[in-house]
Amino acid sequence: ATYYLEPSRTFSEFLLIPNLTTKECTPTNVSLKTPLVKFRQGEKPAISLNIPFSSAVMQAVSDHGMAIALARCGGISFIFGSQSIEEEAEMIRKVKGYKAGFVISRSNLTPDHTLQDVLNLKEKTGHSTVAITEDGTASGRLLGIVTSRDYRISRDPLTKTVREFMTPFSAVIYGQSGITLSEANNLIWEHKLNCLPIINERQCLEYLVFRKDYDAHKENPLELLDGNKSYIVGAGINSKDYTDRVPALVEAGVDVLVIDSSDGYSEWQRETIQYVKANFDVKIGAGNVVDREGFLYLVESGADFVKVGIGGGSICITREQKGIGRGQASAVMEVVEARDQYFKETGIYVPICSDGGIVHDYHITLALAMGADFVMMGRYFARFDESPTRKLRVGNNFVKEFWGEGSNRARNWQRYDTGGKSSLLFEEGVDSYVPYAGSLQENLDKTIGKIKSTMCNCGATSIEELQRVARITVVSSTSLVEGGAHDVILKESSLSEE
Ligand code: MZP
Repeated sequence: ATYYLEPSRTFSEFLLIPNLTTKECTPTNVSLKTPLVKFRQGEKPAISLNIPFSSAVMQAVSDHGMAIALARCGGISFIFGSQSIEEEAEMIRKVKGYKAGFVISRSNLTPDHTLQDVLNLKEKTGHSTVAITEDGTASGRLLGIVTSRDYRISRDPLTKTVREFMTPFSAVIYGQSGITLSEANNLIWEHKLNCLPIINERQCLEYLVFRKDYDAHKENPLELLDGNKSYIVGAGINSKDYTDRVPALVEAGVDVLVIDSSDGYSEWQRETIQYVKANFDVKIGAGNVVDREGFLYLVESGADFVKVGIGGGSICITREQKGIGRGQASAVMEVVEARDQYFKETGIYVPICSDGGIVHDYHITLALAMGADFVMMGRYFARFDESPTRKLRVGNNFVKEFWGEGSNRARNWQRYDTGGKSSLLFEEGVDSYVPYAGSLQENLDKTIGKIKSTMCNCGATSIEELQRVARITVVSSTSLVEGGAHDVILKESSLSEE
């Protein structure tokens, strides 16, 4: 046997040491843009993310609803593959068929535009959501919303406003309601509305505030409406039925695939990657691996990104059941080293996804600082309204259901198969609850705020810079105690806030 005598470590065993924070290094100047797929030095990746977040390939996490919500925030979901090919393809179609709205400011439009113009544009482009704010930005006060589709809403004060202003065109004007666009977006999302153009009392177009791409198109907002953009979406596949599954997913419009396996260092994965590369023009990630050898094997097989992590998932009992795995931080560090070496030798940069084991928000910053390009999370996303599972009341708390792909509930035997069998022989995951945490956007905003703030502490305004300048220290178990509130008697309020 070969021995690795250094203990393998988890994120909780590390802390970041601040660098000089320059005046330019402010959270608003921080970009979290990150590559999703491999690219040559000097070129741009074919797909990148605006935030380094992906949601796990799990039944309890990533369906079309989560995919739309996360893509809207700049990340990506990988729709779970442990369902029939038809069902998975249908979820992809739902995401790709969902057209986001855009932002256009009042000053770019003339009062002569009528509601019918808006409806015609909407019809032509298939776009769905339009709203109006005072200054034409997403954070501005909302002046109006119009929908071309009949819809029924029955709750809360917002809803009342919507009803009051319903017009014969099923149009809505918010007038003086004073709500923000993000509240409106929540409303649109909650009620699964399709289109909200905005008009004034004379049925003329007053503002159009679409959600995305305002800055890129403010010079010519109407041009924005010739585009046919859709949200990007990924999908999990396995190394068993890929000759049937991949064509159906590609046909449905999937942007990127990932081979979902608890142990990706296998000839099964190489065959799957090679089949996809030979037959389709679609990106494909592979994994999971935890070391240099596994990484190089998948990259040499053609993988567009590599997923790292075995046994660190919150619902995972693989390490207990089989005794395989590696502390997530150690796994990421070794794979990153191999990736950087590979980049030096070939000029090809292969993004790394740190998958599983993120417990605190700062773990994400650590994973990025250690060289991961994005993270994949299950538990984190399972807690939100947008995850596909039931919200239940247990005692005095609300929880959401969350189960592993290796649990008897998911029965995703393909993910754990090492050849030959077609059933789950023993469980590698548990069925559990996670505390309900509200909406994805609200939580993501907080997490992103923390990451950006920490990056400023480290003197970095991009992920690439963070990876270069980060200084990371191992912490002893006693200094971990020092990191929390200690040697004080906590007041009731701070106890309950925790
Ligand atoms: P976490 O973010 O919940 O800690 O971990 C999510 C990751 O755990 C998934 O992306 C996947 O790699 C892994 N996973 C999913 N199901 C199981 C299981 O049943 C599992 N063992 O380990």
